[in-house]
Amino acid sequence: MSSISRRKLIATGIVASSAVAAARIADRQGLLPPSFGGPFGPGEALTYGAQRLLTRHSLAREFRRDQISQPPHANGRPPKDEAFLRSQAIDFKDWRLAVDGLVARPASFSVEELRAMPSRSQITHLACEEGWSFIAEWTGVPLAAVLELAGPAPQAKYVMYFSFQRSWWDSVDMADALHPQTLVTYGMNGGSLPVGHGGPLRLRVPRQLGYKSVKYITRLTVTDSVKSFGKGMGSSAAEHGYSWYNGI
Ligand SMILES: Nc1nc2c(c(=O)[nH]1)N[C@H]1C(S)=C(S)[C@@H](COP(=O)(O)O)O[C@H]1N2
Ligand SMILES: [Mo]
Repeated sequence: MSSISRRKLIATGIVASSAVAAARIADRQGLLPPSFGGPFGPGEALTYGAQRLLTRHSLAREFRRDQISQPPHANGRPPKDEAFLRSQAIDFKDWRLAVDGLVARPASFSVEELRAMPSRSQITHLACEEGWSFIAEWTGVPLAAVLELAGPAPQAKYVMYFSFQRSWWDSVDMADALHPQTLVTYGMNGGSLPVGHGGPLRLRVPRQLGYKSVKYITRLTVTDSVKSFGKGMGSSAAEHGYSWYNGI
């Protein structure tokens, strides 16, 4: 733990000394989330640390096909920008997903190239922090496979992901990035991923709340620190008061 966040912890005076000790241990084990210094820092650190110790390898629940929600719940509106509509008009043939940062081989993939890679389909639950949720089948390439092609450096700690919607970006640690259920999705319920649900490409992170599943992704950046992105909290959602880590 840095001396600044430690001082903040003590200064708040609301944290029991056991939490401070737990945070110190968590930090040593690499179990502190990047938003640790924020208002929910200590509580979030305990949630994240506990999840990472207990469930690093566990799978999000997968459902049966007859449990798929009809219709699925699409939240928000697709981009109306001319550049997006132009790409949509040609079936997103010019859409690219760039992979850069701490990688041996920076790369960029079209949707077609991603579709040609070994795919995985899974029926999982997407839950919004606002209380609604739905179950859908998601099809895509494991993020681990996309990263593998670029060759992440050994010091990689996080994967940042950025949306065409510039106000939406987020990150996951390597445990979630390499998790077999974390997918770069291009399909939903047997068809292409509808634009309302993030088509042409969306990162599905089924072990966290819905807002971590960012739609319209265009870029992945492998990094050892989230500090140089935005306000350094690892996520646009975190900058609006949501937790960076939201394990379910
Ligand atoms: N680019 C982008 N990604 C996004 C959002 C958004 O508005 N823009 N909304 C998030 C939130 S808050 C939720 S709950 C889910 C909703 O997914 P759905 O539209 O497939 O229901 O997408 C997440 N990803
Ligand atoms: Mo949400």
